[in-house]
Amino acid sequence: MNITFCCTHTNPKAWLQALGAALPEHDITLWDAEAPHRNAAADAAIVWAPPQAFFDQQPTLKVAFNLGAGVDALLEKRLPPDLAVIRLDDAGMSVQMAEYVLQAVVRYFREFAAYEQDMRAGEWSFRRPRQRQDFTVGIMGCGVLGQRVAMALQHFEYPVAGWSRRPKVLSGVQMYAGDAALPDFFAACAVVVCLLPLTPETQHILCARNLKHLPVGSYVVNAARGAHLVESDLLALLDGGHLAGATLDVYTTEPLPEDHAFRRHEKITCTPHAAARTLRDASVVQIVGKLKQWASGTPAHQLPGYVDLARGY
Ligand code: NDP
Ligand code: OXD
Repeated sequence: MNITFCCTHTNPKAWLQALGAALPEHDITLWDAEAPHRNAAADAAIVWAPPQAFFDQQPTLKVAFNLGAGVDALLEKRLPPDLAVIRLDDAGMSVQMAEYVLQAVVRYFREFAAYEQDMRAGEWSFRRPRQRQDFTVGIMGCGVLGQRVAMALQHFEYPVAGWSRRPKVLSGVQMYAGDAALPDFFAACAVVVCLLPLTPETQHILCARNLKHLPVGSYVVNAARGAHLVESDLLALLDGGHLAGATLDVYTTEPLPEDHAFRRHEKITCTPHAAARTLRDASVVQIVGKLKQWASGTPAHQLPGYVDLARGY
């Protein structure tokens, strides 16, 4: 089997070494953008945000393993007609996402930023403890990451709400489903956490019209994709006092421009798309396992992480 590797913003050397060691019976080559004639027709590909030229030169490609959980960068491309897309399914990301969300929620709930500020100002002050039962954390997108985050929040006894496309039951989570339920879901949240895939339905879902349903003084965490958020709406709601703070890992433009208003806003905490890093060892083990299953006859749509391209995730 010919396997090609085309991952932007990724140093290929260590990946190719690890993949080659795990799949010695297969040819794995780095896709060469400069010399298309050197790229053999591949059966399978390992990709992250490949250029359109990659797919144009691989019209018979059968399966693409996405080196990440989100497939939005693939969905905006013209893909070979029979291509199956398989995404990373956790591979060590969900526990990192749980850490990321939990640290943001705990900082807000316990008002640690205010304490730190008071200390820097030479003060020794106390705030009245907030009531945990009034601090519901709402998770938009209760899939692989969202469910792991819910579990971590429940461990610290936060009330948890969840919003998904289809109705579902998650133990101890107040679930909401579908667009019609979004206002009630937002109204119940002290913190809303976006862990949705980016699709035409979810683009700009964090806009003023929706965010205004959050109670005054609530917080937003976006660790999914920058295009979920209307950045100017967030700034207006923070500056107008409706929202108390935001923790952002993803942006409309990445890297976040040096002069972007988010970088120095006192109510915004920014990280550089680092909430849940793709871990090489865990990812190689997962992709190799699925490649072997596929090569031995398991249909792609039966592999965990199979992407329904029509649905967009
Ligand atoms: P999953 O596919 O496992 O979960 C997606 C969830 O979103 C499902 O619960 C699904 O609902 C819900 N959903 C999808 N569309 C809608 C909609 N229109 N309305 C309501 N709910 C919807 O994805 P993951 O949990 O693995 O990953 C989520 C996203 O996180 C990725 O797509 C990626 O963009 C982002 N990500 C960010 C990282 C970072 O470091 N910042 C790292 C990794 C991922 P249902 O259950 O009904 O199908
Ligand atoms: C992913 C990401 O989708 O890193 O895996 O954002």
